[in-house]
Amino acid sequence: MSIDSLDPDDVDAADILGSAIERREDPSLLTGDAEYTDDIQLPEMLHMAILRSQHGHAEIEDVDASAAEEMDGVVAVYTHDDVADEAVSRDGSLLIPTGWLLESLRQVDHPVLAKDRVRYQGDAIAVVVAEDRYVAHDATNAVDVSYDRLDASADPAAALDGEAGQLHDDAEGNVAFDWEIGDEERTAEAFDDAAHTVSLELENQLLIANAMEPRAAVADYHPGSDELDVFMTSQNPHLHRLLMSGVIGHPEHKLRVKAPDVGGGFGCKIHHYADEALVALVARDLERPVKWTSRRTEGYKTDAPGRGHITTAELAMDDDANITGLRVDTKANLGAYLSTFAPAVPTYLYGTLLSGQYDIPAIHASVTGAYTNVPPVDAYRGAGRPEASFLVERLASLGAREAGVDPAEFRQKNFVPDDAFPYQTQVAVEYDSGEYGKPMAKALEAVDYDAFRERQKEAREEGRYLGIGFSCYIEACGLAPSELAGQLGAQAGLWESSLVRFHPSGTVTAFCGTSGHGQGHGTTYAQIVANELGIPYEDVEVVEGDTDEIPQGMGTYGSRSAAVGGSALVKSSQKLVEKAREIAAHQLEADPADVEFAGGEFAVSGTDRSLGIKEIAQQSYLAHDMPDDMEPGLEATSFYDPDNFVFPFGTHVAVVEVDPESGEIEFENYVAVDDVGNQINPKIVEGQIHGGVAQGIGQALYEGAVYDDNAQLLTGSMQDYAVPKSLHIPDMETESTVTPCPHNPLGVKGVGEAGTIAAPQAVVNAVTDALEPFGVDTVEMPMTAERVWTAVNEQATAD
Ligand code: MCN
Repeated sequence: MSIDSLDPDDVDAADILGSAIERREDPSLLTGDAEYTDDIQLPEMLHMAILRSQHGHAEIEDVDASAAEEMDGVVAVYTHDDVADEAVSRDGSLLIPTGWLLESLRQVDHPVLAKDRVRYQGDAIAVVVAEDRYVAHDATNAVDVSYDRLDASADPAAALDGEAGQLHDDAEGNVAFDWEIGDEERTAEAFDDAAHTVSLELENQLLIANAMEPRAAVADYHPGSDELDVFMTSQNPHLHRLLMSGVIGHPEHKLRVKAPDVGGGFGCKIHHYADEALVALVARDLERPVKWTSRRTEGYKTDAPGRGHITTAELAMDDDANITGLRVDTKANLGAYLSTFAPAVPTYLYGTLLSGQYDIPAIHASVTGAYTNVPPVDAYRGAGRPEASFLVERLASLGAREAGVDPAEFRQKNFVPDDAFPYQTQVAVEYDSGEYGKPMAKALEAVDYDAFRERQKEAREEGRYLGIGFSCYIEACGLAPSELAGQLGAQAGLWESSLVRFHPSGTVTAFCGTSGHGQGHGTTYAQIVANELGIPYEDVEVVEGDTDEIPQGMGTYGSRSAAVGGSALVKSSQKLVEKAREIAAHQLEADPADVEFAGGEFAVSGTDRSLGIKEIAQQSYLAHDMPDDMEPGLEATSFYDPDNFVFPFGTHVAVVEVDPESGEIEFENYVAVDDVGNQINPKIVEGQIHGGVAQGIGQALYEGAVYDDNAQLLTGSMQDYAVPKSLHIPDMETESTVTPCPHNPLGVKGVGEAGTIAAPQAVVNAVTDALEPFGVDTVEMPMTAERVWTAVNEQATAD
């Protein structure tokens, strides 16, 4: 089923919230009217290029920039010593959580330009600023660097086992941290008493985000006022302002960070990088605007990759196939230095989701973070939660096979029961609401499960191998209570701020501290505010992504915008309505308690006297007849700090046919049933699921960053890194169930990452189901034809 989008003019104002109206941002994006960072042209603008390490790990013996400095058109060359006094550290480690259970974190020095050592291919060594972009890039080739190569490794297990070089003096054995969660003793007992156990060794491979628009920044310094404007590809301009202000030593209130149109982020534009900070620093130093745009190959080497886990996991069951214990040991790749959220991803965003949709009485997980010679690793769509969901759902399928129970039935019997919510897991989080059986029931119906098993049997007799794979995922998103961020030791809150301003003419501007970059906030936020104020949707304009327009904000990541930003907009709208109610009551000579508000009208109950909110807005600016002591104007600001995360969930089912002769996999069907609470815009929700599933299928079948033994990236271009094309993605059936979030005013849960979290294990489980007759129970991702063929043939040889 695909949802048809509606013209907003055809939707009654009362139904605007929850309608599948078409995205208002698409015409400008599709007609080339959008303005991306690289489109910005400023008078006298210079161009910056970055000289990056060729090696995965090396001492720098010498950097000679003299030839580059003499080239025509080169304005300046900077190396470590030129910026060391001004730029303290490139990672903006302000936000790195060092609290709860992460006391063991070993932070390491991270200079803006490498000092005497480079630790990954792409580590920045020098920047060249020139009148022309091409001259700047040519001049980086004229900077002469002498290296002394060191042992390198991209593999966290090798780095921890001492098979690679030591990266940092302050992190012995390349250990960044040791972390654990759950009850080790109780879990050991569960395994001692188990009737069945299964174990799984897996690699959740390193992925590169591949946003359509590479990272870019333009900085413009105004010496008279000391104001520094930075336009950049950012998912969270306010956090970038905070971190950049610390890193380059510029007062926060004189730093403006604006995200123009941003062509996707998928996590990689959350973090603070040296590159954008260097643009700002150089513009300030030279007192001329400076632009830097990453080349695609540069992005492959420097955009923070995600995932990168090596895990051993075990599941314990009783003789009735009830899950009794889960034990996990993970080595997480953190890359060469700590990125902004790096330690939080394989710990708080991973370990806390290991209960999945199941009532598991004993869980224990340990995670060791490893420094390796790849770029700093951080969040990639899903961030920690796909890794958790993948291993839980792979174990659920293996557990069912071991216990001799159908995989759908195994899941159903182990679900957290509907009456157990709010449900306290054994791994710290409390699920807000859920009805896990419902999406599963819809998915089974959509694939006609019983009939499928019959077809599968018949097909096997004909030498054809069909398989079905389930993924019953859970996600924690809507990041989230500031108190919790504090307990984790983060130096930032996790609220969201908003401002709703009625103009005298009757239109409204809604400002929010989030920063959409493809998610359609201009549409959905306008739906929320129009609904609250009872005014036409077209009359609401949405502004985000600019620290000058909205003073504070926390940005867009962790599928938080609808749940946290949307709720902040509800709060501001409601405050505004309360002020308007008092003005209306005053002008209608009634008690505010007797004035009802509905459909944009304030009416005195039991009478025919009323005033529209637009008229009140106009009156509030005229201020001729206001209640005593009331200020003129009609706008309201609020900060919303949620009580908990939100916990979307669902069941995805992949149906595939595998050719054991060639190892090729073909989709027969893909069904996604998601519960994201109330939906603001079902068409946008569907689009988010489609995009997310495509990325999840990318991980299952095609994608992965591959490094050689010297930590040289072998997949450094679009020819080598296999992003799926549209022809690789099956038609999907998307359905939903609705279990509202009980603790935010919209009842919404996030959707931005759900598809990516759900899809990989649905596909892997489908392939291993198809290959059951061959005794294959696991194939590593990406499941290339070669890997599938090898799994079949290795098993055949073993037999
Ligand atoms: N929405 C809705 N009803 C709900 C939940 C959400 O209508 N119950 C709408 C929201 O109003 C919003 C969209 O769906 O328009 C996504 O909302 P939400 O789940 O809150 O996620 P965010 O807006 O915070 O987006 C972040 C999320 C993340 S973490 C990644 S990564 C990601 C993603 O969104 N990167 C994307 N989706 C992406 N989509 C595009 N096009 N490009 C990216 O880089």
